Amino acid sequence: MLDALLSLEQSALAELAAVTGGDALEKWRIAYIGANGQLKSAMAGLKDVPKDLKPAVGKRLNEVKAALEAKFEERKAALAASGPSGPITDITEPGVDLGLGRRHVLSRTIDEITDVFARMGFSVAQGPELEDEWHNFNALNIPAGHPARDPRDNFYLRGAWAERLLLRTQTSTVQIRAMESQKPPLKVVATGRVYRPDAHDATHFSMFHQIEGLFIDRNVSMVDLKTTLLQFAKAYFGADAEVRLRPSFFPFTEPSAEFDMKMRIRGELQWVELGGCGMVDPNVLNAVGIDPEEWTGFAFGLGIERIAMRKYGIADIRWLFENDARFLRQF
Ligand code: FA5
Repeated sequence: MLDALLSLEQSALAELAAVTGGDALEKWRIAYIGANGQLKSAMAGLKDVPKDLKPAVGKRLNEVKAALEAKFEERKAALAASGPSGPITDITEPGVDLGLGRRHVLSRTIDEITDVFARMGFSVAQGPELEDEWHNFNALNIPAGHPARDPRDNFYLRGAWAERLLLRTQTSTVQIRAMESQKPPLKVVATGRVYRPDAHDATHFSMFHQIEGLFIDRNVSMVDLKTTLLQFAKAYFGADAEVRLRPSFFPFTEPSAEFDMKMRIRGELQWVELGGCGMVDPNVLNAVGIDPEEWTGFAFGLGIERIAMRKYGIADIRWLFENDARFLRQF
């Protein structure tokens, strides 16, 4: 028994000396000094030792137990001091780049073009996206029964309101709100979202942004309108920008025109429609209590996505709304 205890002690100490990590140390503890370890079984064997040898064997058992426990604590302390047992973090390594956020290219375009008009003396006006029929239609000379009110061309809200509400289809609603709240002369631009049930393709989306401009004063003419749009085009797209007004029709302007800009598309100079414009119709001025005999004015409404696409060479409007960081990161 005494020999067996000696070899148990020797092999336990030899194994303990070879332990290099926390897991192996725990395995060693369970194997030798744990509740079901070899030392425990040796102690259980004490009952079979002849009576006269029991004191010596018992003493030896206690010595081995104390020695193994002491060596175990020593080894544990040595391993703890030699470094962490978990994954090692090298704090001198460069960190993981989380990527800096940036403004969306449309927000940037809105700021840039608003800034150009601000330099021409326009102040900024705002209006709600959820509108009533007065601001989206009646006051803009679009009477009841007009085809522009067709539910297939507008997002009406269901509900029991005295007046039907809809998501505005154009920022021209803000012209009306500006003229209702301010006396002429006035010179404002308004940017914001508009909504139309248009099918999505490379140049159309069902939610897009417009910038509306309105200038009301004495003796305002088409020349002022064309000059303003030309100045905007040159300031934003470069001194060689060319603009063209094409006769058109809008119920709230007379005469009305489409505003085109000449741009280089895939190497070729082409005319591209950016928006509509015209002289504010006297019926619109009457609707907001401005005397058309005394005041005249012009208005324009341009598609901001189309401007951003031209400015930044974006071929498909849908990319602006897909939130693909690889696309957005370019601007
Ligand atoms: C209007 O919305 C008029 N309110 C513009 C106006 C204002 C005329 C003031 C006179 C006076 P129009 O429907 O053509 O006009 O739209 C203007 C511009 O919005 C278009 O030229 C185009 O650039 C943009 N646009 C129109 N529909 C979409 C669409 N589905 N997706 C993206 N851009 C669009």
